[in-house]
Amino acid sequence: MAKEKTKKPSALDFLDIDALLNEEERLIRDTVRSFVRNRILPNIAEWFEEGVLPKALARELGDLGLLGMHLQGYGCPGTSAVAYGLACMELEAGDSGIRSFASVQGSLAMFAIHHWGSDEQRNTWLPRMAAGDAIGCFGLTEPDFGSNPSGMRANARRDGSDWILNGTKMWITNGGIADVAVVWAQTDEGIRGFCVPTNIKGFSTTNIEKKLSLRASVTSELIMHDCRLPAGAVFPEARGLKGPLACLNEARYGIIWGTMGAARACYESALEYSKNREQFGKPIAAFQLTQEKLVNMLLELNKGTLLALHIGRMKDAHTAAPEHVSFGKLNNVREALQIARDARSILGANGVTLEYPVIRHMNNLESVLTYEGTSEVHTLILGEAITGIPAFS
Ligand code: TGC
Ligand code: FAD
Repeated sequence: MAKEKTKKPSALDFLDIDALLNEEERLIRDTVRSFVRNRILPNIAEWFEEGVLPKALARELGDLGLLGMHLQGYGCPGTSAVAYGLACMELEAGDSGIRSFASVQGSLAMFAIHHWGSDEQRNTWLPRMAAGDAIGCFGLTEPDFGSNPSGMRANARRDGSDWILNGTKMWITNGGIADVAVVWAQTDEGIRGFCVPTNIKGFSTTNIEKKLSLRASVTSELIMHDCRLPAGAVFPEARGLKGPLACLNEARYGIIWGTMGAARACYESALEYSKNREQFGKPIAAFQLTQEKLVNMLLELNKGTLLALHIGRMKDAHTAAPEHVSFGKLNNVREALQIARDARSILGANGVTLEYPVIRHMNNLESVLTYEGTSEVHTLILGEAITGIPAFS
């Protein structure tokens, strides 16, 4: 009979998910984890409070190979999807704003150029973006078209061989610090994508202030007024909404992992706090109601991380459909937010201050629930997948 090799489960990796990773994956995870511990965690509460994201971080993330990490060539490391996911998890354990920066740069702007761009666009932008020398943003959402981008009003018309671009994009991450904006617009051939250098005449941005979520992230409005672009600015092949939606799959995938990083940070903070905080003569961890909260967090954190790993392995095997990504995004953001809310309650009054990471993560996750397809949109994508009936309109 085989000898049992059980060991006592650890509170921090209960299901020994670490054992499911290979050496390279662990190395990448540990490298990003130590960057977050040394560079992000000591500063993030202040950046969040002040509503800033230091631009210098772009090069630091580039030096670590975290920008366009899973893309091939053009100075990108070409890692596996799982390795990229692990990096997202560690970045978001620091702050969703940091993961968002890397997601928008690598999975939206760089992916769009890599997947849909011409050789000239790729050579012009990707090496600089991978290094963090150039910053990108991705303009899909408009003031009147969020969940339903098909109705967008931004438009581009031909003028000789040039294009003239007009319109407004709203809620654009990295918009105010971007060197290049990937902008989606209506044309007489349907929706097309454009690589827009942000220093051209007619292009301007306004940052969205007073956010109470993702404060360590730049979110902007893009205004394009008769921007003249050369013929080479348009993505040659992308036509219709599948152009931008193909890019969203990549960023949504990163969120599946990232949210488990934010959830882990909240769980660890609440666990530690509950063992040290005493009420009624004993640690609050000794109360059954607190233990139930902690155990519910433990269950969803481990299930969500396994789900991320499963979808990551499918992605590496090229078997992950967009609906699988919706499944992961819907579940993991929702559970991460619940974990954050439970953690916040365990911290009592201390849970509402920036002295602890929990309310920062909780507030950030409210944006993550909304962007990259709201929970309702992903519910309807899954509803259609299992019933065959679209219920969007
Ligand atoms: P629908 O008719 O379903 O599809 C139009 C065309 O697109 C194709 N398609 C996809 N292709 C690739 N990946 C996907 N996930 C795709 N989903 C659909 C589809 O096959 C079709 O192709 P074709 O060849 O027939 O033309 O389109 P619809 O207008 O009914 O819309 C469907 C819906 C509602 C699911 C879609 O509009 C949607 O996902 N809405 C949500 C919008 C959204 O997620 N916006 C995110 C903006 S970016 C952002 O938030 C960045 S946050 C910062 C950060 O990431 O950190
Ligand atoms: P709406 O679409 O107006 O939705 C409002 C509510 O109605 C939601 O609950 C929604 O689920 C619900 N709803 C809408 N349609 C339906 C339906 N058919 N059935 C049921 N319920 C429905 N966009 C970009 O393009 N690039 C970016 O970089 C970017 N970064 C962002 C950063 C932040 C911090 C935030 C908050 C948003 C960002 N966005 C970005 C925009 C984001 O993608 C949109 O906010 C999102 O797609 C939802 O659009 P909306 O806010 O207009 O909400």
